[in-house]
Amino acid sequence: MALKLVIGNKNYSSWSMRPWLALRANNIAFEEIFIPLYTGDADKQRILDVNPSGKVPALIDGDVTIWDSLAIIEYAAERFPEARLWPFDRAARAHARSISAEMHSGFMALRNECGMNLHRPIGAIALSDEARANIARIRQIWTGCRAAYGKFGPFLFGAFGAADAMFAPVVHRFRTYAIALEPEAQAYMDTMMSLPAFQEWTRAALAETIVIEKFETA
Ligand SMILES: N[C@@H](CCC(=O)N[C@@H](CS)C(=O)NCC(=O)O)C(=O)O
Repeated sequence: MALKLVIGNKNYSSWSMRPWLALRANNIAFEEIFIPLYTGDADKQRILDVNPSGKVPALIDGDVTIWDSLAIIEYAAERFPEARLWPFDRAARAHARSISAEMHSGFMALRNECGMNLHRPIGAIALSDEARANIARIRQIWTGCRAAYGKFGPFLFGAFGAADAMFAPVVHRFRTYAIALEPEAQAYMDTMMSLPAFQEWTRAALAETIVIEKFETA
């Protein structure tokens, strides 16, 4: 039975993007179920019918439902070990899990001030000290990974993996909000933006016409 991935608007839903990319970049087949976000009670109920937390993404694998982006990626890594979503080396794997968890639970200022919105015209905005510190930390993570694992390939741990999927929406945020980066971090951005699955998500997001007003502030 085909996997089903329930996602929100590709233009805005950074949490949906992460597991979608982890699956698609590894050619793991799934059916996509799109539920528009913040339209009112009917669509919210459709999400609740799948996932009592009331959030997307959610993955349905037969009678198993997994919700929350990182839990879905962990499930995919177990279900499809050949995809090598986590690095083989234990220390590298621990590193990848640490930065993925850090992404999942942190960077609130960046998330709040630089919402993912692929339609937004590119341009810088004034950022808080907290958001600037978030950006500095992400640059440190990326350049640290590239220095340690660059010999294995162009992504954070060599080949595209779970940690890259977790950081992919940041690539859109940095691009849209014109964040200046050092060459190593910019090279990682370019690598991500040339990934076919990333481009597929981006094209679909740009084709969407639904506007969520509360995300159109910055
Ligand atoms: N920690 C969750 C966050 C999920 C989340 O906040 N999803 C948002 C969209 S990006 C959502 O479903 N919002 C709809 C709502 O709250 O009604 C994850 O990693 O999946």
